[in-house]
Amino acid sequence: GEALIFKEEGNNNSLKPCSDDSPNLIGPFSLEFSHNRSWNEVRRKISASLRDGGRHKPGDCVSKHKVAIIIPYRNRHEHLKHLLFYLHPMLVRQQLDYGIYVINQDGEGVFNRAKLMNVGFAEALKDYNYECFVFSDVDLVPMDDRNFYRCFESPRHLSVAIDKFNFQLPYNTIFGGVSSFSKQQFLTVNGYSNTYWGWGGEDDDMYKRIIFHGMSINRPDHMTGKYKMIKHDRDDHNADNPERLDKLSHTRETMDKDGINTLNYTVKDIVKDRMYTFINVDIKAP
Ligand code: BGN
Repeated sequence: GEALIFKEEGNNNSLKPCSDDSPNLIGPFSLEFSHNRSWNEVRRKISASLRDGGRHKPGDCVSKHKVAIIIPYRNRHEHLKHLLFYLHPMLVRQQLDYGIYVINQDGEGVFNRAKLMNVGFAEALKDYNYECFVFSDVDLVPMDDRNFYRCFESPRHLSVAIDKFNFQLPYNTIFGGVSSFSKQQFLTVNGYSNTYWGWGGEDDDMYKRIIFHGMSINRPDHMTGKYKMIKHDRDDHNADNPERLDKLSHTRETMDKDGINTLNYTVKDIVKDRMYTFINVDIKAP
């Protein structure tokens, strides 16, 4: 009613900063990816707390974290539904000032996850003064809300314990899945490479960029960093990139001339749904 609206839209100056650890966290929660879950159910359960474009900020304190969640995407409607069903309530509990951006690769060209993430960074900044960027695969759903979707002293790898990999890191330097960067951290490494077409290696390239720029990565522990991957077959037009091993041996020479500073793309349309901002983009696949 009236009072609630006043609280939500009220003058921020009268609100105190949110505490470092939100009082609303519940810790681990269970997940279920049933086919019976309808978009209507998802909308009904989570839309009320959101503003258009999948935005939210706490009503009773000023969030310390302005976070854009960037999801590279193509043809994964079912996965997006399950992810949003769990992710939105978790981000609300974490008291973030956030927005969710689904970056859709237009057309049927070879998929390029890394370039889509760069586009998400650039487009989210046009929308709001975000200070932090969380890049997330559409099929990775966190299982514990103490896994904070925010930024840290160095780039963070969040998806450390995925069920598909027996809740362990498949190798120590893996940086794929879900990660976070402050705006400055991302600019320091010149973002992701734009030139990894097809599956694999773009995350390893990013790991190298981070190390070569004198930073290291940090991670949550294996209890809070648990994820369930939504099962699926390999997508069309995303075969293993045969060039990835060779490209990875040249990251040091190429990283400062292939990334955010050379990004070019054409936005075809932007749709602000209640649960996300959908950006359809032509990334000029070869
Ligand atoms: C690795 C991929 C990563 C991927 C992980 C987990 C490569 C580079 C050549 C070794 N790296 O093998 O991109 O995130 O598996 O699936 O293919």
